[in-house]
Amino acid sequence: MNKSEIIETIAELINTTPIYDIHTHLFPKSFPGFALYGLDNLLNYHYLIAEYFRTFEALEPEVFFGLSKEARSEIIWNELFVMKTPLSEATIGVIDIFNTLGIDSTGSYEKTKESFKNLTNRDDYFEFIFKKAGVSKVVMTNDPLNEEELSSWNNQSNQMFDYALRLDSFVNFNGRISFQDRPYHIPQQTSEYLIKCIEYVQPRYFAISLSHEFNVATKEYEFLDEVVFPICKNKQIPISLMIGVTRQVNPAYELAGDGVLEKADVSVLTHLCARNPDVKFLVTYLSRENQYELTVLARKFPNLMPFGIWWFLNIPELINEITEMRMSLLGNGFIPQHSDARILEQLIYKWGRFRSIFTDVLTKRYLELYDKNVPITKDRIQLDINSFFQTNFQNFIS
Ligand code: RAT
Ligand code: ZN
Repeated sequence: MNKSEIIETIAELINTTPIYDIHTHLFPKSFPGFALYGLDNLLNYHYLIAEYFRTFEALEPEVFFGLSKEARSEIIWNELFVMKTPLSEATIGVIDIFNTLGIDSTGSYEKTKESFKNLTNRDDYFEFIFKKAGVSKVVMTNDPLNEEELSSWNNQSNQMFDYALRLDSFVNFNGRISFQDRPYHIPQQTSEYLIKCIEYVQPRYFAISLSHEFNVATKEYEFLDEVVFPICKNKQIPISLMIGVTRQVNPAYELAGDGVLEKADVSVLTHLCARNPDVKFLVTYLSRENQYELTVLARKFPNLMPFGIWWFLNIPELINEITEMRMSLLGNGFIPQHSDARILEQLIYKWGRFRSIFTDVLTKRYLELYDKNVPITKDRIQLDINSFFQTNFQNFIS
C-alpha cells in the first residue's frame, strides 16, 4: 500500500473493528434499576456532577442530592451546557452522543429530553447503541454482595454482557448473604461462596480497586493472598487490579467524591507477579507516573497485562501520551482501553474519542515503518487492530 492507502485503511479498520470492552459498569435490561440509559442518567453522571459543584451558582451537595434525578439533570443541563460552554471531556462527551444520535444539543432541557425519549423507546435500543459505538461485547462490574443485583443474575450466556466479580465490598463485609437459596456467612464461607458464583455466571475475571496505600501489610493483600489467589489458580480466573484511588476525598460529593492523592508504590505488584506466576493480573493505575512504571513492569512478567486509561487519566492528551508510551515499550502487548461506561450511550463517546486518538498513534507508527521500506498490508493492520480491540484480552484470559 502507498501512504494514503495506509492512512485510509487504518482509519477504516479502527472504525469498523468491533470492540470487546473489558471494564464497564453497564448492565443489560434484565437488571432492572441497574441498566442505565437516557438523558437523565447521562446528565447525572458523577463526572458531570463534580464539574457542576465547581460552578459558582451550585447548590450545596446535600440540597442537590435531595432533589429528584430529573431536577438534578435539568440543573446540570442549564449550568454546564446552556450557561457555560461544554469544554471539558465529560461535557464534550455528551455533545458527541447527541451528534451521533442526531439530537439537537442547542435546545431546552424539555425538548432534548423529548427527542431522547423517542429514541429510547425502540425495542432494540441496547443493540442499536452498541452498534453505533462499534462495541460487540462489554464486561459488567458485578457485586456478589449486593442482594438487589444478585436477584437479576442468571446463568444464561448473554451475547452482549459478560460478568466480572468485583470484590471491593468483601474487604469490610461482615454479614450474611443469600444466593441460590443458601445463606452464606461472609467471611467464613467466602471461598465457597465465590466458587459458587463462578460456577453460576462464568465471570471473565475477579476485580478489585485499591488505594495507593495497598501493600503486603494491608487487609486487602491478606484477603487476596489467602482467599482470592487460590481460587484464581484453581479455577483459572484472572484478577483485575485497579490501583491508586482514594475513596471519598469529599464524602459530601458521594460518587463524585473519589480522587487520586498520591502515586502508588509498584513494588507490591512486582512482588505479586513474581510470587504468583500462575495468576494472571490485568492491571491499571490512576496515577500517570504509575502507568509508566506498570508498562516497564509488564516487560518483566508475562502474567501481567496493562489495560485501559482509567478515569481522570482518560482525557485526550494523556490517552495520546500513555498509548504512545505503551506502544513504544510493549509493541502490541497491552489492552489499550476500556470505557468505564456507566450509562449505555456513553459507549459512543468513550470509544469514539479513543478511536480517533488511536488512529493517529497507529498511523504515525505505520508511516514510520513505510518510510523504512517495511511492506504494509491490510491483513497485517487488521491483525494488529484485532489484537488491541479483542484478542489480547481473549488470549490473556484463556
Ligand atoms: O470511572 C468511574 O466511573 C469510577 O467511578 C469508578 O467506577 C472506577 O472506574 C471503578 O471501577 O472503581
Ligand atoms: Zn470502573
